[in-house]
Amino acid sequence: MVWRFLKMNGVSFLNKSLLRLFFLSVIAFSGSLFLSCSKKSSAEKSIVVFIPGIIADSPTYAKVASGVTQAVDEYNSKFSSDEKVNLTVIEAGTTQSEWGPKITALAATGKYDLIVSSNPSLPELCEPVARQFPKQKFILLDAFCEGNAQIASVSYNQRTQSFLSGYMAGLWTKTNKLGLVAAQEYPIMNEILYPYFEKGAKSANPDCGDVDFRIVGNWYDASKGSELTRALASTGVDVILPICGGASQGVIATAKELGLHLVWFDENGFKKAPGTIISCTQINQDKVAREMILQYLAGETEFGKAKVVGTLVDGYMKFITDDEGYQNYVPEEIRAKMNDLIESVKAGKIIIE
Ligand code: RBF
Repeated sequence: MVWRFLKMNGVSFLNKSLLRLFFLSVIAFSGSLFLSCSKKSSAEKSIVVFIPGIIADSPTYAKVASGVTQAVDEYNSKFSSDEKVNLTVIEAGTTQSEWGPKITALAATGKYDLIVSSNPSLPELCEPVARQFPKQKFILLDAFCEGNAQIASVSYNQRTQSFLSGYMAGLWTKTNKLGLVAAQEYPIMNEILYPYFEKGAKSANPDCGDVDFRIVGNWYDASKGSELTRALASTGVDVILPICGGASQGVIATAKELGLHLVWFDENGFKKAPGTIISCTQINQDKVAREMILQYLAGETEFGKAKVVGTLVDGYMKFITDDEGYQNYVPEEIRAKMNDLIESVKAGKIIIE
């Protein structure tokens, strides 16, 4: 066509080399167009999930990774390759002093539009990074952070979750002695998880003594978990709430050995130790993560806002009653009392403040 156009305009001097030059320029131009098209795909987004610890034996972390992955897969299945979202999941390990520098390093790469992470210590670590990198956005789960235009957060109302676990332990105990094996102390542990577990226990069973609170010192040491369980058993404790990540493996093993019972937190863990684990409260962090990421990809995240979820009626927290690990091992009488409590909380007849 180009040739015909040139001929029509009386251009007869075109020789082979000129023609080659012309076509080369056309190719070069379309090449630059192609390049700018592939550059346009910089509109595609990159998300990194920063796991502050390790995923194994930490249900909240496993759920943040699976929820974000689910959202990205769903989104990507609807779009062509140059609009797809890149997802990276990084386990930062258990040395907490390294988390801040590692988040700074991630932001400094400029590669990730969004950093997603989870646990209540994250706002303190991410706020200074946000100041340093004003384009960096964060979604923090299991964390509360309000008023920072680069950070959106979702935290859980764990009063109800802890109270229900305590109530169950209070109904079950024969010795009226309960224990909590915590990985470490942190504000939510000291102000909510521990006191509301104790409140729940005493409300079910006024003869229940104060909860014996033991600290592992990290989120992975199973032999310390086992040692603390043995120590608790020696004082007569017969039901324990472990909130200690990988260290809970030791709590489970020793509880089985000594015939103690466990109330489990954050996930359906009945299969880990049928008959030893007598109840499970589940936080649907995977649902939260999926929803938050889909909202982000739709450009609808309300940065600066802190959402709180986790009541029995909003669908983000559940006391599991429909598992055979519960139905086969927990006497009807206790299940009936738990049902009464659950219904009263749902109906707003009991308010856990
Ligand atoms: N929970 C885990 O399951 N695994 C962890 O490795 C873990 N690390 C934590 C580190 C810090 C500094 C804090 C404050 C909390 C951590 N949590 C961890 C606890 C988690 O956020 C939550 O409080 C509990 O899982 C109870 O829902």
